[in-house]
Amino acid sequence: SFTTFTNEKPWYITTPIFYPNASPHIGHLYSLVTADIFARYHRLENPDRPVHFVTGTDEHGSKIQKAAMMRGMEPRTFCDEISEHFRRLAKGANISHTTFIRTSEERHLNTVHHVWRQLESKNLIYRGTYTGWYSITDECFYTDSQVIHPSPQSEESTPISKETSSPVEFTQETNYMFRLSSLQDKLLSHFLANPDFIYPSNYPEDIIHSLKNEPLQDISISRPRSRVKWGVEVPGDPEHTVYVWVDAVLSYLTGIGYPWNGVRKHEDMGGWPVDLQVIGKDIVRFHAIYLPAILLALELPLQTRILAHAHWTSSQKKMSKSLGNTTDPFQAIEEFGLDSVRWYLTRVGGKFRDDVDWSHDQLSKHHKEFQSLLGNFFLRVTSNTILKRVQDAQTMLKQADTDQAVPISNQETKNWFQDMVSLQQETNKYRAAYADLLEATTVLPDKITQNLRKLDVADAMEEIVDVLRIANRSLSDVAPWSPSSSSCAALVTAEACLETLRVVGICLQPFAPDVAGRLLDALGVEERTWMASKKRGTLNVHDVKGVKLFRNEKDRVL
Ligand code: ME8
Repeated sequence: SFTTFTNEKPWYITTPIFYPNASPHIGHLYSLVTADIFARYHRLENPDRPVHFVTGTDEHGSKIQKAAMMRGMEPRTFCDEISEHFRRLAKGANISHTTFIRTSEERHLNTVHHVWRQLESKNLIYRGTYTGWYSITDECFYTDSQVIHPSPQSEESTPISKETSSPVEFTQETNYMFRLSSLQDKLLSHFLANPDFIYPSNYPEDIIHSLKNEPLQDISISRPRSRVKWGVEVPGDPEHTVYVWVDAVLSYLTGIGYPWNGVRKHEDMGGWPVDLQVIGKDIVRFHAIYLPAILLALELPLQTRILAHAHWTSSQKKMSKSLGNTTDPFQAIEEFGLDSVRWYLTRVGGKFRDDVDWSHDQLSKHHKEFQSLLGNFFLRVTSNTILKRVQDAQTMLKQADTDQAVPISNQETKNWFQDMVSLQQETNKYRAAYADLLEATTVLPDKITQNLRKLDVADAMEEIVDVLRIANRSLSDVAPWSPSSSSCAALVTAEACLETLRVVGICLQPFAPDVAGRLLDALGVEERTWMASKKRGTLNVHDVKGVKLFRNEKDRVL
């Protein structure tokens, strides 16, 4: 109806589009899962608002060209093969993306050409000679001051980038240049006016500092075809291909159907601007300077927020395809089950600030913790002993109800009344034992929301863990299975713990969607939105189906 209509645009989130120069590793899975958590959360939080979620592969440029050559393959065939591994990982990891974009697709070519012509028409492109250092690994130029030259004594013979330690080579070529320098003031104003533009906050601080103190250089945005054959042709100049990073960042526009035929209303911009871009800290400059500059030039709104996460390392060295020190995500999923890997990656890496060293032992520890906090709790709450005792309690209560209707003699009425009073007292005692748990359960959804708004995934997950810890502790304290315990204890336990499981199940969906789904199925929970988690549920322990919450998911991956 008109009253409920909002012209809120779809919520839009992206991951980097990855180089298919080698198979994906844990670092790529980490970006995918992080973005997936936000996408899933937003769908639950506002089921009426569509979520667009773009991921994919970045297929052009010398890095890919070289990798294909090493395998003796044509770049396109090579990309077809490796891009498929990324797609398979996204599917295997239950990523809820809505678009998987490949930059070699026709639709993307059109975007790049359209943008190029726009920039040209605004006189932002000119021909110039670029002299400097180029790193194929990073696909970017470095000035002399950004390069470390080997000392004559050292065994190393190649200069490397200060920032990334990747080898660089000296290059001089005539290219098309983009007047990035003309956008310096606008960029600075944007950063100053939007302190939350990049998270964590150390990145914008550094950028503001350099935008204030150093002149932005124009950047080279094409490569001679003689050197980089595998790329988008510069419109009107077959001797040049478009610089792969310009090509790549435009995929976020292609992913939602840009250009929109000149339309500028939110509803017609397919979800633009992007609400959240999840990226690794290695590619901040491209997302925080280059893409915003192009968007400013195109007079499009800038991205709303960027989440730049730290890296997974292996023996303290960044895991990378180029170094070859990677962990295979498929293997980890096969060994521990998908949701335990998702759980470990984001519970440990969900602060995003510090690098984390990958550890098989830690993964195993977190897998066990997750299983015991949730899986064992579920089993204990729904055990046969509890079921039986709940039934006894219910029969007793029913009996009491019937008796109340026909009190026979005065003495019997008295006895009945006393029974009722002690039953009530007992019930209250057990309710008190679960009071903290129910309080924590009630506020859980809002606490998660608050943390996710701050982009703090680790703390959001910690809230779930806290509730499960209280739940396990309260349950052990009441011990409704012990021979000395009453059926009343079981009844109150089922009531409180099933409510906790229901709310936890709903709240777990963004983080561990399979386990959460199985749990909610087992409990018979139909309404699974964020809103529903805040309404008190009325589950019956007799309706709960037995289920194995944790299992390995070979089928999903292969
Ligand atoms: O840079 N730890 O692609 P890429 C955490 N095509 N995250 C990691 C990681 C690690 N060790 N290694 C990679 C590119 N990542 C470009 C992007 S976007 C328009 C173009 C993640 O295959 C992280 O998100 O090298 C990082 O930014 C991205 O993968 C780089 O992937």
